Amino acid sequence: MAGSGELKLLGVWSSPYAIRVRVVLNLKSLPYEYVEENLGDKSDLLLASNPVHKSVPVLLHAGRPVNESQVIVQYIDEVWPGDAGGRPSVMPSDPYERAVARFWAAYVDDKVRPAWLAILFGSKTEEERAAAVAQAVAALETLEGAFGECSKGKPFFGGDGVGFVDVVLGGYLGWFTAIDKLIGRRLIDPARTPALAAWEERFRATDAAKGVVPDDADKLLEFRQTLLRWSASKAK
Ligand SMILES: N[C@@H](CCC(=O)N[C@@H](CS)C(=O)NCC(=O)O)C(=O)O
Repeated sequence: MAGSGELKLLGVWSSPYAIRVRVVLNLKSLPYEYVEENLGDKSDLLLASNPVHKSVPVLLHAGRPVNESQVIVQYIDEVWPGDAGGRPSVMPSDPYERAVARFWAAYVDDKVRPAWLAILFGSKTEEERAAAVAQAVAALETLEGAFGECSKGKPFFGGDGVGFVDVVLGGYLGWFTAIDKLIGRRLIDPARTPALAAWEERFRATDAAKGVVPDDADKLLEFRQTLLRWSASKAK
């Protein structure tokens, strides 16, 4: 079957994980149907396609579901690899560099995700939120070093073009803007992490990210209130 068959993506506009997949589909100029899910009332298709986690994103390729954003991104890159016609690769071609990219992508979800969740949804006091912000900042400082290692002086973690670590971290950028507004300072602070701050601008300016990475902090913060209401009503 390889690259034949229709693509349908179940996502949520603000989901860092769905955004990763949309950026890669755009990078590769792959046509797909986008279905916006309501996490307060999940569709039967979502529940049937991802019965284990019941989360977005889900990519349906010719009707077959692929789950988990990092897995989906790598699946897309394997089925539609880079080619001489200009379709870019997301994963590095060298096995060692591929391992390094996977390491840093895992680091993003191991360290940035819990801090992001704690800042926006988990912290009950200002102290708890400050501790979560400190965790996020520490992870971003480590990623500043990773950027040097992976980019080797080029514009992206992936080198000349957007690669795996770019899309994995780039998925969070919309929410980082919302967090900046919430805490009154920048998470990707140009004074502390200048390479990442410059990278953020470059990433957001790519055609693949434009219109997909949200930039409206107020809209995201409003959506955060909806998510908090849903989780409070589930907890009752
Ligand atoms: N590890 C998953 C995380 C996906 C995830 O957490 N998705 C959230 C939306 S951002 C979700 O669908 N949550 C389900 C829920 O809230 O019930 C991935 O990388 O795809």
